[in-house]
Amino acid sequence: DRMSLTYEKRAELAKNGVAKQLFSIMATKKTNLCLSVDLTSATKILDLLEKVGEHVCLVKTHADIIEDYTGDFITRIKQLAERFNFLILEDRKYADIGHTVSLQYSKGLYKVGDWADCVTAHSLPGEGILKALNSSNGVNRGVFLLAEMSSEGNLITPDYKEATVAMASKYPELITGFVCQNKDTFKDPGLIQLTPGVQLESSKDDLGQVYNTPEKVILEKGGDVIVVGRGIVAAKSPEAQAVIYKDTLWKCYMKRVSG
Ligand code: BMP
Repeated sequence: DRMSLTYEKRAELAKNGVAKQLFSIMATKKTNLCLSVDLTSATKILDLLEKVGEHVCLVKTHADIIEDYTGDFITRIKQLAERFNFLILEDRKYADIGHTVSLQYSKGLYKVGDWADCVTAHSLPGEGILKALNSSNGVNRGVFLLAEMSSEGNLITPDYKEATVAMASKYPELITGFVCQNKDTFKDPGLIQLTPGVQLESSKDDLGQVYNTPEKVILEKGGDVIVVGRGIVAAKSPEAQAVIYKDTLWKCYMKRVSG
């Protein structure tokens, strides 16, 4: 099963180009840490990535919370991605009809399709959303579908989750993996389990977020790439904290594949 396979091996099994790349980056840089740069200042995001870029495999953005967003921000974050060898995930959580999503993906202020290696999407509207995101004109692009959420009281049911995984199986070349919480959600070792809701110092926030430990998320719940936001960005020394998360998360992965 996918729990005991190495990222190197899984890179070979991946059908989506971004999944292949991400597995390879993790193996090369020895990090399965995805930093969620949930800051509202472009300058602060870039400063932070200068310091922690070497420790992460993936940077997750919410472009629509950035108050000084410009094309220059994109140029510079892409330069950092190149320099430090990480990929960029725009966590847009698309959730509309295909036609609208194709406009949201390629037009407007953000032109996400021009720069994000991968994006997140809800399966709720049906397959049209995947068709809309599938028109990448030959560039290497991917989608993480939301199959589960970390927040308490979320309305996703077991049936919804299964239908989401079934929908994804029709688009093997597009799907990078699932945003989910449990190892039983899917089986294909070529897909990536992206798991948010991890913090060392806290078990929840005031708005429904639920946190687990790295051990639990990787060894019990099957997380492959682990999303950390405030655990790092709100720390006194984000750089030192990024190293702690990176080392802890990698140890858990090594333990998982060796035993
Ligand atoms: P934090 O570690 O600060 O709680 O941030 C978690 C990040 O992961 C946020 O950017 C949030 O949008 C995202 N996320 C989540 O927390 N739970 C999910 O189920 C899906 C998410 O994308």
